[in-house]
Amino acid sequence: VEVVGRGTDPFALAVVDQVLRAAGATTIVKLTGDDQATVDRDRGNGGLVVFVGGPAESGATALALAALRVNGPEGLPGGGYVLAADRGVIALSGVDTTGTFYAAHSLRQLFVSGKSRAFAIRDWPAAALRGVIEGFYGAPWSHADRLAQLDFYGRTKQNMYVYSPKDDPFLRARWRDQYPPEQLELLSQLVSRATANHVEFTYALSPGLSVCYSSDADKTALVTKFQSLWDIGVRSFAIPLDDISYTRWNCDADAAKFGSGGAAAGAAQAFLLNRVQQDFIAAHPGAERLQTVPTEYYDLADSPYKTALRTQLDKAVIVEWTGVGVIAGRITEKEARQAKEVFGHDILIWDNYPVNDYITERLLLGPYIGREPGVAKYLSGITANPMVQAEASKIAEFTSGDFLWNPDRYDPDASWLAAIADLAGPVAPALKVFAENNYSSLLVRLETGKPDLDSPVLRPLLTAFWSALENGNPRDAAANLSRYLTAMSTAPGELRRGMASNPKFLAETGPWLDQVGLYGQAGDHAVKMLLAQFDGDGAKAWAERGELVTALKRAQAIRVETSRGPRNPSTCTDVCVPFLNSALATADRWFGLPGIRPQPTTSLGTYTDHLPERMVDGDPATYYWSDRAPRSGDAVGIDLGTAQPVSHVDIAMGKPTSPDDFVHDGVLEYSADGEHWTAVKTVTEPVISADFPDGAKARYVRVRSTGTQIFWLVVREFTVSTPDS
Ligand code: LOG
Repeated sequence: VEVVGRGTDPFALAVVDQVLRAAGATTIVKLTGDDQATVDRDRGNGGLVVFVGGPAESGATALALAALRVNGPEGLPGGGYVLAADRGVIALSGVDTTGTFYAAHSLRQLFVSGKSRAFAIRDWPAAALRGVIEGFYGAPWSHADRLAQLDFYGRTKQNMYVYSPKDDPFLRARWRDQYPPEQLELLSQLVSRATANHVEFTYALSPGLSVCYSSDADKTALVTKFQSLWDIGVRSFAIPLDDISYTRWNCDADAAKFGSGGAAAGAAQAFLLNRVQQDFIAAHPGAERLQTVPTEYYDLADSPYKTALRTQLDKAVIVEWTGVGVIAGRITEKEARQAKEVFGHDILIWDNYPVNDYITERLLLGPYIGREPGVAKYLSGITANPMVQAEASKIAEFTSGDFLWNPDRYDPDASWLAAIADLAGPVAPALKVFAENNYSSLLVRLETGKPDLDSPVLRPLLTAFWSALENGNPRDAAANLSRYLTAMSTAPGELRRGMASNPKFLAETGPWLDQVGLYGQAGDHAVKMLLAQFDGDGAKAWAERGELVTALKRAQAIRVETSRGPRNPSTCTDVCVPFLNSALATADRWFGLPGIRPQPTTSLGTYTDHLPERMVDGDPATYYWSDRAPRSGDAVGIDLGTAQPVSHVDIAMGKPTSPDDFVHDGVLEYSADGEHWTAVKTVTEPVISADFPDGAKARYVRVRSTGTQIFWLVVREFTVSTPDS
């Protein structure tokens, strides 16, 4: 029996129905009102009675809670709820309908986990706005992606979706154009689905590429576009002004009215936003607060631009900010407080994780990290900017939603495992292995200069294997390593079978899946090759070597089309290829092959025993350490012995305890003769992964400092691949 009120949230009720049916209920009787007699009779019959609806929805739940001696949700923040059960009664009571909806989802989670005995839960979100901003460059998500996302936000208790794909022409390039009816119909479906999931659908229009801030016509165009969305049920609006120029006006009228410079840009933007606020938002009862993204969205330094926004923009407008540095490694409580002060408005974080539009060869499947729990105190909330790959983004999104609900108790590792279980169900172990080899540590890396931390499980297995091999006792370590490499090589097949009901995930991750599988295979052959060599079985070692090279070549030949051109996926970054290269070099020395064993070169001295050899030993745990800071013209690199075709170079500088020990301004270059050098790219980061131009031939590859460095230099690995290596 379900006891509901007139106001009981239909979407919460639908979830409860679903839970009860999944748990085996065959008949569900719905009673309206507080018919205590019927309830008592049914309890007498041994039936389960479920009260659904908080104080504003149904009067009966309060009676049930009183009988269970549990306090109601009164006084909790929006989205808060009480969920209690005992002796044949379950009561779901939200402080608002969203709270009741979340109570229903918590009930679902408890049934799923089988922990459904007597309990009372009082639960509420720490951050008011929790969700996702589809704000990346590249192919926008599909309609089906978005519908699936909205359902996902509902069941992970996230309440915000900002519709802002950069490459949707109707949002930016052609922002003035009205939608054709069939497009509006699709948007209307999204709005309904958002409503059914208690998600606020924010429509974001980015006019900054061509807008004339002072123009009546443009203000009217904006408001007219917004009105067409209001008419299909949109109640939340944004005007992002990121990634535009504010030194160049789009019309002479703006130059005449506002002048020039940052202060003028801020004044112009405030002028237009205030008009939309007054003429549209304030004139539409029921509209949510207007949001904007300022042109300076990435720092805390006060400026004439920020001063203009702070003093002139209507306080009702919410300002989005990415944290310091666009892709913020960390966001501290102090920074969140400062952002509120310097922008002078309520702040919503536009969090650029797990977005991968700037690094399209990678999937960022690690957990949300690096945000201090206290940030929630100073913010309206956080919206995460996801990857082009919608389904794969759910891992990070699950964890950011978890963080926002209860940041003080957030455990990234536990949350990450729960996210993986949620996405993969029975094949979670295979997804875990896959995600471990696409494990983003970019947030921390970008902030601290620490090296990439991809493949956290594989790394120590490799280190253990190498030292066991050196110590002449490799069997156990080889078995441990092989077990994991086998899990890598079987993961793609297991996921393709076990996640067949999610073809979208399989399609969008396909090239990365294939590569992890091939690295697993190649690695397994590498272990077998080295063991055969250890046993003195040259024929077997040679056969394994052939298999290794085949798998490695196939892995490196994979291409994926991305918004930044074709890419070879980067999985197991910094780990798999260096391991395979070192395994080959080790075997080839033994075979007496000339190989491509590179010799290290450096113009600097060596600190203690951190010899240059250590940057070519295939072990990222050891490193070359210079004995001074490089000056302009100093260089480190490798010598391949003879000029030969080269395809790719990976360099890992810095180390966790000396993260700044890399060349901060330099150039990566190569040469066939040691005299004539060709630049590949400038060097500003500790970790470099670059392709050589087609047809490049090199004997020497080096990083040359082009300035005076402050820090010494650590090079953990310097690896050059040849097209046939
Ligand atoms: C864009 C965003 C993009 C992201 C990462 C903001 C506010 N705007 O540098 O659309 O996805 O960086 O590349 C951005 O972050 N600009």
